[in-house]
Amino acid sequence: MATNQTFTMIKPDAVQDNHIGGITQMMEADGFRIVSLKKTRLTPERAGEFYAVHKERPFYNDLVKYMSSGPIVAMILEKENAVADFRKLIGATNPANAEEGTIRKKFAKSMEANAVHGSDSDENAQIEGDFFFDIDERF
Ligand code: IDP
Repeated sequence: MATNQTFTMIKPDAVQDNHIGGITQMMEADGFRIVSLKKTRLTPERAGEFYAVHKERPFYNDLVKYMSSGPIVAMILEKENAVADFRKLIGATNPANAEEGTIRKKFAKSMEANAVHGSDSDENAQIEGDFFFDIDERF
């Protein structure tokens, strides 16, 4: 069943470079409402758990190190058709392929340090939102 929510993180590079405002502004300008928001830092264990689906990939260890290297901003966002529309707004994983007007085109530095995460399915949006937020942190 399609839901109207998705999950996102502003990744360590974009937080470090002071882009929290610029990125959330693009989200709100595109019609997303911030349901939940938290600045936090992942331990290597938590980052590994979040990206467990990529455990066998060659970039996994570096990804875990990078995602636990500094604070991130986790958010649940709401809009009709949230998952698909948000994937469109963030752009391709590799910023070299990201289209003009996307968050990654504007803020990503590399394939790894690509500024934002966006859930790839309604099911994962639910799982990833639950990973960071309790029921009393959703508004
Ligand atoms: P997505 O974030 O666009 O959904 P995924 O394939 O799910 O992309 O990969 C998760 C994250 O892992 C990416 O956002 C990026 O930070 C990192 N990543 C993916 N592929 C590579 C790679 O080939 N080299 C380095 N990092 C990668």
